[in-house]
Amino acid sequence: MNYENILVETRGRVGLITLNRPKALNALNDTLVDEIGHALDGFEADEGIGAIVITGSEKAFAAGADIGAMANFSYMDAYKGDYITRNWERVKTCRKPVIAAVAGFALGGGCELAMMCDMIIAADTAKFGQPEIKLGILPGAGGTQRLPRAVGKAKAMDLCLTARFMDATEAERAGLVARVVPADKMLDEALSAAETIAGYSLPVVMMIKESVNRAFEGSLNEGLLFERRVFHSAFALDDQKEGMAAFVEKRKPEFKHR
Ligand code: CO8
Repeated sequence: MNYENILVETRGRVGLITLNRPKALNALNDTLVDEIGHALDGFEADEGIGAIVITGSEKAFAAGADIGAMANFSYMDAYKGDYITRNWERVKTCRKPVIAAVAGFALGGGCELAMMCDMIIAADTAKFGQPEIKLGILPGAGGTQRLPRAVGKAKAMDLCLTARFMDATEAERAGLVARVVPADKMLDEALSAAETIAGYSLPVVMMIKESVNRAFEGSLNEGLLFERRVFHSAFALDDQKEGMAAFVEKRKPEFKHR
């Protein structure tokens, strides 16, 4: 497929999606979000891919949903058409791990897209924010729910209610970001983390992703039970035998299911 708004490539066992609407700071329109979904479908189906990175440009990961595209929406356009929400959850449903590699602005829907990913690796130039309030709307792709889970109520309220931006250092300190690296090293760092993950047993990677996500879905006891069940099932994998045998034999494991 020829994409209009993204670039799609593979780097070893990593699928790389680069948001590519530079003139609009990668503002997320309907076509772009559809294209992300299509690219993820391809990477999920590809046995040669073990992890995915989504990145933007030096100036912007994404400056939000496309304001021009929704400026004249009526309530019926938004609600009945499910227009801008229908394709946004695809990142969340991806079973392979997805890393957001963020430089520059990650605002509104851009911040929400990054938070839908499993991990954010940020350049020291990154700026996160939920400034929708300035436009007379509120976050609509999970910002009011994922941000407090990541950074706590105090900072989430601060960002959503004042519209101020949070820089990379503050975002890392608050727990939104896994790592902050100099801007010129950021993509390499994200690709290298993704390649590391893609080298492990894919079923185990997926079990870990599913289990960690459970921590945000229900009670601690349910989460612990889920983890234990999945943990027990890992002993059915050849890769568990291989991983442990390799440790005992002091060699590198050769995982079969990647
Ligand atoms: N939508 C459309 N175009 C945009 C957007 C955007 N979100 N952000 C920037 N652009 C465009 C600008 O209009 C400008 O275009 P042009 O050159 O044609 O005038 C170009 O990108 C460059 O932008 P600026 O000249 O403004 O660049 P600056 O460096 O001066 O400023 C900022 C950068 C601070 C990022 C500024 O552009 C800005 O404030 N942008 C808007 C940020 C924002 O409000 N984001 C939230 C949008 S609403 C949202 O995301 C709701 C999410 C709900 C999801 C719902 C789905 C379920």
